[in-house]
Amino acid sequence: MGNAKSGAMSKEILEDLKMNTKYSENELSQWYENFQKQCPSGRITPEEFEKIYERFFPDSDASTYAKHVFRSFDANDDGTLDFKEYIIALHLTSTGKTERKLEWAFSLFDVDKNGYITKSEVAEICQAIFKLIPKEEQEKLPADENTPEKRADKLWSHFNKKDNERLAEGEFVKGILDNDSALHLIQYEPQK
Ligand SMILES: [Ca+2]
Ligand SMILES: [Ca+2]
Repeated sequence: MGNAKSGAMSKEILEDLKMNTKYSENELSQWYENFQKQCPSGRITPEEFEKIYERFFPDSDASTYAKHVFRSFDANDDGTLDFKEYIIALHLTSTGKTERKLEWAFSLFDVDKNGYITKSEVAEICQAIFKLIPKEEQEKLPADENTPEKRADKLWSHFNKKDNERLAEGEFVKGILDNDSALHLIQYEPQK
């Protein structure tokens, strides 16, 4: 693993992360220490990432969703997550502001990374999100949300787009910020 450094994290990365997240220097050093322990190579592979997700979703199939999340976090497209990508990811999904979070959700749905979401990309991610929902919860969903196809239709209609049109990031973010009735369709939070 060529430039994976052991020991302390570089000043450059530390400054960058302090600026781009709300974590303090102390917290970042702590995270870094843990990261190094759990991941001595300094890189998280897609397989390791899937295992982390499986632990969070023991009653459902998280592997497809984890693959998509991994893709959206792998900012430099090298097939692994380094410490910086990992921390930004953690920040976005746990404490990020709504608008940043929605920008991330957009990148999750933009499967081919071309800057637009199509209806088939929405269908693909809705499929992955649906698999996160445990069976007994799936059965209790409202009639217009109880299959991945219905959820994709409902989410797509939220943005008033024709089936062959596409959705830009700004339209996506504004569409949810202005009316969050579709927010639950772009994510799944496990019930405690
Ligand atoms: Ca990467
Ligand atoms: Ca796309």
